[in-house]
Amino acid sequence: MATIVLGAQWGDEGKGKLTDILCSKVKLCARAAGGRNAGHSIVAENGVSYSFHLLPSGLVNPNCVNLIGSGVVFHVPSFFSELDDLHKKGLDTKDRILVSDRCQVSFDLHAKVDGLEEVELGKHKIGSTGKGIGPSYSCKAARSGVRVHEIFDEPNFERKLRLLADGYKKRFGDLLEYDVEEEIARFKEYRTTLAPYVVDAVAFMKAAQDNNEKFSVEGANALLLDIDYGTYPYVTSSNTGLGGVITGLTLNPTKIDNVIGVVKAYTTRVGGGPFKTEDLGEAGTKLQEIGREWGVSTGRKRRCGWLDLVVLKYSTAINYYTLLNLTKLDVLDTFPVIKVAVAYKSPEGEEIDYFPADLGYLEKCEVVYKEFEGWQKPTTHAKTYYDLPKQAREYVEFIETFVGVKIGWIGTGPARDDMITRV
Ligand code: 2SA
Ligand code: GDP
Ligand code: MG
Repeated sequence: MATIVLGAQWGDEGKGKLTDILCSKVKLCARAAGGRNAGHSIVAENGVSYSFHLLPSGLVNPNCVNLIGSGVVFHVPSFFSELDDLHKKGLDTKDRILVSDRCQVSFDLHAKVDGLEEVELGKHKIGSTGKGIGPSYSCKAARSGVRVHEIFDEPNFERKLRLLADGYKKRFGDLLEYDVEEEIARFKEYRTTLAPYVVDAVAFMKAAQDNNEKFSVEGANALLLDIDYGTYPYVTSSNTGLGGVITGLTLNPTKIDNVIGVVKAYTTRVGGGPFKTEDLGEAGTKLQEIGREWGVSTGRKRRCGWLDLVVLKYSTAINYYTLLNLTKLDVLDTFPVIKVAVAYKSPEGEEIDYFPADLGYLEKCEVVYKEFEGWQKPTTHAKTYYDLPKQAREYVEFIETFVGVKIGWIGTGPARDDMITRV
């Protein structure tokens, strides 16, 4: 039975922290999509911090086996360097990390191309993480990509990578500073070192689900970055929502226990694209500083603003959350007034409660805010829901009622213990 953790906004809501908490109760944790662009931070019981990118956060729990599912774009050097970092922190990952043989290989070549495509876009650039995610998924869709199982077929692998490099060379000429033979040479070693981790994830997932095993799925990125439902083209290149989880992991839909939407008590976004409730003034700076809003993978400053319930309702309409985890409530502790977007006013002057597909139209919409009195008291040491100040509970209950989904967990700090459970 699966518990699925998904980002409900533009990412960095705290998916890693909830996944880590849930993994104390399960034997398997799986990633379904995305790649090393994800950045999930965890502060474990012993106070040690971990940053996960390509690897699932379930690795912190010593009893949890972790699977990188078929929908992930897999960068082999990152896999080994992330494992090394975990080993240096004393984590034993032996026999606890597996990779689907159907994953697409994400090459250094893709990362170079990612950078060049961003330059081509100029002021319309996506603001990608530069990790090659877009080009990796483009190759997959164009059927020119290389899958993990193909790494072990040396002549075919080398032929395909040379062909890819040739194609990009034709497109970018000398701008592409890349030596295909160097990347090919590195795979000679990976052919041996990677082999023990590679599995047939279809058979693996079927066995786990037929045995009714409990497992967690760690979503990467978030719904508003979804290739189909996000603020296209300012999105990542995978299906980051529930649909991507089902295909990326061959999930049996009848075996889903819960779909948990993780939502920050305010909003952040990294990279370009629309963000209606962004606050470029004092409040945004304060959220950025108190919330420590810097990217885990690239160290970029995150744009900050108020919670947008139009976005959250839209996200819920696509992912069908059964529960929400409201995170970083503590970041609002010192604000005298807290604003929340409850509707948009269209260019025609009408209040709308849906999230438009057309970014030009969205830009012309104004935000309708509701204001809440701040609680101006620390929430971090609250152990139960009723330890929270009245105004904080009113905020929580307003969100819950507006969206129509119960808030099952409330994050009040980065540590594992800083989580109020209401389920
Ligand atoms: P990409 O690299 O092609 O996936 O970028 C496309 C857009 O998706 C956004 N994106 C992210 N947004 C928030 N967090 C992400 N992960 C890291 C983190 C980001 C970091 O957890 O902090 O370290 O900067 C992430 N990954 C992709 C990206 O900003 C583009 O808007
Ligand atoms: P993810 O990508 O959704 O896993 O989120 P990130 O790890 O990129 O960003 C969330 C950041 O907020 C991390 O540094 C977490 O340690 C931290 N965090 C998570 N939950 C809370 C919370 O409830 N309060 C505070 N103050 N920090 C939190
Ligand atoms: Mg993150």
